[in-house]
Amino acid sequence: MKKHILFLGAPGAGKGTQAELLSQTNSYLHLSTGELLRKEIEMNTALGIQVKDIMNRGELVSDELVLKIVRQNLLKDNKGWILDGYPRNLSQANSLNEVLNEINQPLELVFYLDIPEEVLIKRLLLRGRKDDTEETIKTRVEIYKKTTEPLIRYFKDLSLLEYIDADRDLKTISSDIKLKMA
Ligand code: B4P
Repeated sequence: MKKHILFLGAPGAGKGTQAELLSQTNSYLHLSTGELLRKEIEMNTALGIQVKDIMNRGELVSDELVLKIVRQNLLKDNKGWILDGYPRNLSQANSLNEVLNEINQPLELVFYLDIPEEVLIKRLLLRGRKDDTEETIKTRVEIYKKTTEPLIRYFKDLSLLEYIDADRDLKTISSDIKLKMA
């Protein structure tokens, strides 16, 4: 069973939803950079104040800040981990590789959740989080296409990528993911 997993996909593809289900089933650490940053905002920490406007505009928080959070969490005792929403660009992918070499926990599997753009826009507008407005979604999708999408090729070349059709109901997707975990 794979223990070091990553979820890749457009905003609203369902990374958070599926990563949460899988981490509960396997008692793995679920590391969502989006969720960790939102907690900082909620608690009004110095970091939260720094990232609030950036996130509300749908832009990416600096690589340095996100790396710090990811590193801290990966050092925690765990039975396995699932990274959700990290890395989001090539620089973050390289930093992650360095950290994973350092802690001797190589990445074993990358789930790429594939979804048509019109479906994700509908899902996000329906969810209605603070950064789920039409304008912000447009920015997030543009940034995704430009900076995150190249990671599909990057992980494919490393033979780590598993393709998941994310335009299906939750249960069907999670069964598919479980099958591919073995
Ligand atoms: P994230 O928190 O990562 O959010 P996301 O990409 O929008 O969502 P996700 O794909 O997880 O979708 P979800 O399961 O929630 O990022 C938010 C922001 O944080 C970024 O814009 C950025 O500013 C910052 N950030 C995060 N990581 C960063 C990094 N590494 N570097 C820099 N900045 C970073 O699903 C969406 C909706 O669809 C939900 O309502 C869900 O219920 C629904 N849904 C899910 N699966 C479904 C299905 N199969 N059918 C129907 N609905 C479904």
